[in-house]
Amino acid sequence: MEEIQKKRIFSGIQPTGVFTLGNYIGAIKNWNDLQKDFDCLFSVVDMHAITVRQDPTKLRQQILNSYALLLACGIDPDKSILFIQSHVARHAELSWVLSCFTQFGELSRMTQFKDKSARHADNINAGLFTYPVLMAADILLYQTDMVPVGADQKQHLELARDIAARFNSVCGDTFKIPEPYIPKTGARIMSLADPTKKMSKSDENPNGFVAILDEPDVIMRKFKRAVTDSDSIVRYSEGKDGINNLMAIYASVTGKSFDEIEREFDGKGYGDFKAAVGEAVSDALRPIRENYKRYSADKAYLENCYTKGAEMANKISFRTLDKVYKKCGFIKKPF
Ligand code: ATP
Ligand code: LTN
Repeated sequence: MEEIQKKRIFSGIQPTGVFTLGNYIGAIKNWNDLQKDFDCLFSVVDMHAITVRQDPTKLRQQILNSYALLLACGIDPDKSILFIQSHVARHAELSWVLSCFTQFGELSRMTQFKDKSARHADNINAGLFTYPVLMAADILLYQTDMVPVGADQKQHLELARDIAARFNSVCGDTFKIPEPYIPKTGARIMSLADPTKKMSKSDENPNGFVAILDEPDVIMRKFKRAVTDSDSIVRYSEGKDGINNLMAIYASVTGKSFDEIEREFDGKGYGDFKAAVGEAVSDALRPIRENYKRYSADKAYLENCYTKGAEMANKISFRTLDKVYKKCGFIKKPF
């Protein structure tokens, strides 16, 4: 019987802190679902994290914690290749080649660069500027079909597609052009303290985000304090950013539609709704918190998993890079 080749998925997350509910709903939850039907690679993208200044001791710990968190969220190392980016040297090698196929003007338009350079005005380094090229290399190195990400990464993904198409047209067909996979609900979870701002793990106000390891009482408190409007009807509508955000969160963790939610809270106020969202989020995160305790304590298991992940990713990565070097006109490596 003819073997059907599964489509390939690649995605990454930065080890810049404990993942938020936004990371979970916008990205990781979907990674988890997709690993059944696709050939998946997921990476803790540590090289991306150093575009802003990091303390090396803390970063080392955060990389391991992030790896353990992904396992705790259900990423299964027997189904997916789960690895640490800096363990596969070809990401950086391909990034250099691709940077020669990326225009200064294109990078200048990236909104994440504009945001981050405003927030880190004392360290606007070249890596922060060329970061989307490394992201393109991550994706293109594995001939990826689909990239599950939150809405904030759409622009970077479009750039990756443009770079791939440009290389293909200049040097001949080399890269698969990847498609974004952005969830319909929950692609952009907003801050609980300011629902016009994206929920982010590097927010200095801890009331803005729910970390996936927050204890139930903390989660409940954050939802009860969540900023909403002065209305009291639970309905999804233009201008009600706070309620729309809570509805997206509730819909994502319970699987209920907006219509069902509106019916469920018909005649009830925001107080009841916020408590229900807090409860549902707590329930959804409970197994993750429990699994995390187990995984993060087992250093030998973590090392075993990331070693296996690096070996498998390495094996795939050389095929694309060899092809790219040949197309560039480089001489075949002697060893
Ligand atoms: P940082 O705050 O350090 O910039 P971040 O919280 O934005 O980080 P990333 O590591 O950059 O997180 O993103 C990992 C994944 O999570 C990406 O696919 C991104 O699109 C998704 N994501 C991040 N924040 C949100 C959010 N608020 N809503 C939905 N998806 C999100
Ligand atoms: N840029 C992403 C993280 C990231 C990524 C990737 C996502 C790095 N490489 C490859 C998808 C595919 C971010 O900042 N959220």
